[in-house]
Amino acid sequence: MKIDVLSLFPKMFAPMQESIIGKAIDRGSLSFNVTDFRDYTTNKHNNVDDYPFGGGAGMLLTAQPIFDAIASIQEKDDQQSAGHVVLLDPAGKTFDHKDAERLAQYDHLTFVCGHYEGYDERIKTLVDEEISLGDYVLTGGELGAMVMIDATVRFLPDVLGNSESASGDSFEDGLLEYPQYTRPADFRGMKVPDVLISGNHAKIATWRLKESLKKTYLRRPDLLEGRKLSNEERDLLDDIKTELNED
Ligand code: 21W
Repeated sequence: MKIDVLSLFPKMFAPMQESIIGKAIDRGSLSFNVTDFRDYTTNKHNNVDDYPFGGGAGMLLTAQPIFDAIASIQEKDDQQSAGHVVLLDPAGKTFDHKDAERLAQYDHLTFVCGHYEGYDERIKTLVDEEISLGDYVLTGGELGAMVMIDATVRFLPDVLGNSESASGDSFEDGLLEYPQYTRPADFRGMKVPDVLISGNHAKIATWRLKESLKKTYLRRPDLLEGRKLSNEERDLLDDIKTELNED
């Protein structure tokens, strides 16, 4: 996969060289390139923003540097394309697990990040979709782009090893994860549940499923709303509600 980023703060992407993403870049399964679109301004002060028509507070990123930076990415590409272009925008669709899985299907992604201010609306003609991280105001799109890139490249076959494969993670099956324990079995009087030491794999699987359902029911009932339950899951959830005295 090839990932391009347009940003006025390319140094913010230094963390991308670290960790699993950095290893994927080193191995060549991922190429990652940040373009500072200030380099593409055609005015003598290298300004990237201007006052909004109609008045109002703040400044807007102008169309020209972003159009020309996208054109430069298209020219570099064999297929004369910037791939699938994502604009980081607080008014975009809220990013989730399914978006990450979907973005992982593209072989070229370009993320356009603004900072502090809005965009001239005509920039949107370059863009395939607008995505937000969530309902809070950031100073720019850079952290959003890094979050999306991190969540997306986890789905690439060469990025995570078999032992940390993306399927089986929380959100993959629509439930929160069950509690986990490692040695010692008794840490300062806090004991690991007996069932996990029993060696009875069927009982362990049922306990884990029930704990997942209980945590999801208590913390994220919205996840259960949109999810079909198996007969076993429905029975366990009934037990959970009885135990919580909610029947
Ligand atoms: C903050 C840009 C506020 C634009 C009238 C019309 C990218 C972000 C961002 C930023 C405004 C994301 C205005 C969650 C975020 C981002 C900077 C609004 C003022 N007034 N996800 N427009 N939150 N934020 N502009 O802030 O670029 S993804």
